[in-house]
Amino acid sequence: MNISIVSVLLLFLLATTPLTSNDLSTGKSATSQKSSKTDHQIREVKRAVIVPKLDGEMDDPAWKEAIWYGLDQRWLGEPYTFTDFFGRYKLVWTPEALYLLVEIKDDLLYDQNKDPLKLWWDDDCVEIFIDADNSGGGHQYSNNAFAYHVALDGNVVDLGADKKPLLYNNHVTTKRVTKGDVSIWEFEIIIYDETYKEGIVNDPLILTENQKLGFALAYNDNDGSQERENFIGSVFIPGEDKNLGWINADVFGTIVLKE
Ligand SMILES: [Ca+2]
Ligand SMILES: [Ca+2]
Ligand SMILES: [Ca+2]
Ligand SMILES: [Ca+2]
Repeated sequence: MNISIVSVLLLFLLATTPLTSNDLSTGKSATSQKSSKTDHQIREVKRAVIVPKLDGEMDDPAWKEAIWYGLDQRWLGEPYTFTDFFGRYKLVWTPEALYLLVEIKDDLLYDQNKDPLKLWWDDDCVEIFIDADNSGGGHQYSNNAFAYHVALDGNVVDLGADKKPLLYNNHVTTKRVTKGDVSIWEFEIIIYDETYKEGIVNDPLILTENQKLGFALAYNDNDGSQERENFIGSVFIPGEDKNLGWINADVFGTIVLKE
């Protein structure tokens, strides 16, 4: 009798344990979706009095006042030379948008896949990571954060909620001017938060002083290979796997908007 009570209890425990651990892990991932980020690479971004003109020329007063930051963290690929790649960037903001100036020295500009939605990360492209509320957390198939891949032809691609690539050309506008091996890219990034839904009218975020955003930048460099040769980012990512920006917004740096 006692033995059978024990067996029933054991069976009960065995049956309920997987449920309990499922509930726990679901709860855990729901929590890590929000506010999991520890701010790092905290940088102040100055407000532009005059909006930079998106013409691929960096002679705007706003750019003169902003400082350069390096694009120098090797996230993927073999060590590279100065001839192969060099990159740096500047940021300013207005209530309507974030503005980004990127200077890239790349020995060969390569657009292997003309279809913007096919293997977009294997063509030369600038990748802009935005987490509007600096929450950190997963964003692979959600709009908790965006990873905008901006191709040489200006198309902007990220994965949508349905796990398929989508064009986000209405979020990011760019103008690139290339002279020799140096490209100047100017970007206007309209900021949307996690409430963004494809196919409906969405209100962009109005940016305000002291607002924090998750931000990172990267360049996918391919000089004629089947797959990208290097992926070079703006922020140090600890650990072995450094290709995390497109999955987890915790690795983005933090920018603080200032007057
Ligand atoms: Ca300009
Ligand atoms: Ca190169
Ligand atoms: Ca977020
Ligand atoms: Ca290249």
